[in-house]
Amino acid sequence: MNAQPGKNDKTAVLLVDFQEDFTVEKKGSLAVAGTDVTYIETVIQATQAFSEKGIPVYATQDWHPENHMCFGVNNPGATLFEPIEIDGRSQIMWPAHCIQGTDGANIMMGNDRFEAVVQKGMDPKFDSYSGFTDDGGEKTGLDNQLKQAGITDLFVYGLATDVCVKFTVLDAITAGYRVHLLCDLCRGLTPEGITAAIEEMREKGTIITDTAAIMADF
Ligand code: VGL
Ligand code: ZN
Repeated sequence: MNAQPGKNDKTAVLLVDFQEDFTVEKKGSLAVAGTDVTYIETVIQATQAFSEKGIPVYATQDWHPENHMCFGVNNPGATLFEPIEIDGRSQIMWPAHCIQGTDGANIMMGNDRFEAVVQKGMDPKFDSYSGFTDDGGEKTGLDNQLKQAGITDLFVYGLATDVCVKFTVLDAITAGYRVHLLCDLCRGLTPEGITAAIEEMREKGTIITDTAAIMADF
């Protein structure tokens, strides 16, 4: 585990849910603390810099239909940010967010930098915090795309540290990638959630790092 990259290794960036609805700057419906204009510009600049160094960039996009079961508004009596039980599973109730085709679902940088945008959360019955597999076990195709491109290492960052970044990272580790989490380019919902998520990712083998340390290696 965590062996040093070898000559056959190939790195990709995986930008997680860098979407308007998750930001304070765009007055998103599920705004994550600290997602101001500086954060947004820093992520864009770092992603462009990686791309210019020849690293392919993949993005995930939360892409819900209006009737998605994770929205509090679709579950009468539910309290936002609290879990309810649906079909025997615990589901947190979220404000409506990242509805297909709305501005809130927009990724905040041009698609021209992306090798692929992998959408998730389209099935109204299942949430999908992970960019790899939804809660019903349906694969998004991300793993196939990365494997076909010969990717062994992932630089992961985006929103939110304690939700979609965490679940995507844990699935990436399970799928056999060496995962580098760029903490400075992530923001999360709560300070305790962020700390616990980073600890869990580290325990499972994630390399916890930041942009400065990565850039120093180029
Ligand atoms: C996310 C809550 C609900 C995320 C997505 O991208 O972290 N969080 N859907
Ligand atoms: Zn969502």
